[in-house]
Amino acid sequence: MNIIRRKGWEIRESQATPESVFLDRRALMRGAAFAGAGSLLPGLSSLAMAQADPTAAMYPARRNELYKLDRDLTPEATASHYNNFYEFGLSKNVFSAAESLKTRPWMVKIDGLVEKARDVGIDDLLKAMPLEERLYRHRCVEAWSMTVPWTGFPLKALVDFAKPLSSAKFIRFETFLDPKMAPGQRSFFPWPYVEALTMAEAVNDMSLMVTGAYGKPLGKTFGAPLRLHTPWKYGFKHIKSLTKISFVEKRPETFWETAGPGEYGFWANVNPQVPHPRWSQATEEVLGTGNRRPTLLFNGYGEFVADLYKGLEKEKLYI
Ligand SMILES: Nc1nc2c(c(=O)[nH]1)N[C@H]1C(S)=C(S)[C@@H](COP(=O)(O)O)O[C@H]1N2
Ligand SMILES: [Mo]
Repeated sequence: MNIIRRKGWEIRESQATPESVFLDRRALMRGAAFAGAGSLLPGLSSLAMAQADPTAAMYPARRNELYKLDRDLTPEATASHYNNFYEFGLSKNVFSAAESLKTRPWMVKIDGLVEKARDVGIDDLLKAMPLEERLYRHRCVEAWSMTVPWTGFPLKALVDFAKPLSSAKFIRFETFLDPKMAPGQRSFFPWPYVEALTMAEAVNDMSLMVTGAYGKPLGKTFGAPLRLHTPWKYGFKHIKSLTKISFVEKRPETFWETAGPGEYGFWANVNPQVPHPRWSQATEEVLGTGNRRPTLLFNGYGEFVADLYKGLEKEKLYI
């Protein structure tokens, strides 16, 4: 694997979105909008892009300080250029290919065992949800990790919004299906990408629906405009670019379980003592540092989630 070293100018946790940046960016955006300057300032193309996103003014959101880190944040330039997004290719270098993802208009279907099925536009959904920033570790099953300031809303808030029936036992997530836009979907995998959680996992405080990262709307390569993050689980659970959320009674078959049943399971909780059939999970490469460090049970989040698995010891909880 490539080793990526952090450069001196790249950010640390304490600098992710301090108040000064928060204020400066808003002032800048007001100024740019007032002058109609997006097109006059070619050097500020990322600013122009942020303006094109109708939710840009909602970022950065207030940070929820409950979730502490034991390490630095991964620089944005590193995290956004080392991605798994198989819809756009099998390499980690999908940043440019993912730019063909069209994120507006973007509808999310909420259906299954709910009081009333509905289709909601991402911008309307965002207006109804409480946005916050959380610094979360991310541990890929491939034994690398990163730490990202995600912005989003608790999945629990979406569950309340959806009003599921008591017969709903699982929540199933589905990514868009559009092989014309996403060339990876012409390959043999069981598209579309599907993931699922139990209802108890879904309403756990840590389960986050992500709509932003690094104090801005979510970049395409990260799975804009809506993805999941359950940081005590391996990264493949964190399904990107969601278009459908269904409440169901039976445990859904997930993308990786279907593609590689001997290697990937439904629960996918991080555990350094349970190896993948082809490699150890004991340590992880910390992206951007050149170092490895020991992997922690539940990725270090056991105090928040271990109770979810009491009585389930016979399940394959750790693959
Ligand atoms: N739709 C979709 N979601 C996905 C994937 C994918 O290929 N397609 N890859 C998963 C894997 S294996 C990981 S590690 C994370 C990577 O997230 P990142 O690119 O933001 O680091 O996304 C997950 N979500
Ligand atoms: Mo992953």
